[in-house]
Amino acid sequence: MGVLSAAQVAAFQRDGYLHVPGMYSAAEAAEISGWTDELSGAPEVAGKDWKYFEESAVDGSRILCRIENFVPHHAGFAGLIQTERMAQAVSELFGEEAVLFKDKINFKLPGGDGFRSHQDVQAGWDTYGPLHITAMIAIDATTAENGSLEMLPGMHKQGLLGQMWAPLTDDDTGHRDFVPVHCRSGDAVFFDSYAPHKSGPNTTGRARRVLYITYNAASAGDHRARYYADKHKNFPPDVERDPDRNYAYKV
Ligand SMILES: O=C(O)CCC(=O)C(=O)O
Repeated sequence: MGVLSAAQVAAFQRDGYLHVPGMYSAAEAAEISGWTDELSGAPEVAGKDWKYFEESAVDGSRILCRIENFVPHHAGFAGLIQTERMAQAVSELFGEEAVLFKDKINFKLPGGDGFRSHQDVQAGWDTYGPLHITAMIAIDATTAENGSLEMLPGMHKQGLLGQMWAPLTDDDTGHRDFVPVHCRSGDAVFFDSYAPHKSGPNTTGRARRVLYITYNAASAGDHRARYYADKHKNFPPDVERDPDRNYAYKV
């Protein structure tokens, strides 16, 4: 028995993404939320989880937008990602064993910004294998007001649509309308690294936290250590930055 049905795998192949309502129970989602609070509440120190900040659209204050690379330091997330049904579902989508590539939580706190239209491959992921699949788990419910993911079904089949390291334009995406994927807490959305997506800002008074776990197929190799070493050179966590350098791109 698979985690996903044949119809779900076929829908993923057709659309480039798959929404799985209730992938995690309310109790499991509450546990993930507690682990997320542990990460966000921990002090910002060099050499630990990578914390990134943005400027709030509400009052200009410095607010947490993302934590990355926490799996090595957190037993709960390590278990969730490597040993439980998530890795198995992604393996079913790849058609072979999946290997962890990257882990992050986007916080989108009140006043947090949205994400312009892009394909994840545009952030140079093709250096680390031909295809990646990300499992998004909604820690909090996502809505039009707090910035749900929005997808373009089927366009993952068209390869790279725009330029590397630059948002997609309307011409790149054929002026098509994005489809919002609103989630309850515990829902999962799987999408591949060529699936165009975007999201709006959080205009509510509550956080919209989502977990992104990205894998590649085992046959493509294990690139996680090299990816994070390269990323550390080009886009280190805020606490480890050179104040005289400009770090422009945020994906
Ligand atoms: O969390 C979101 O709203 C979208 C995030 C996203 O597209 C990204 O991090 O590449």
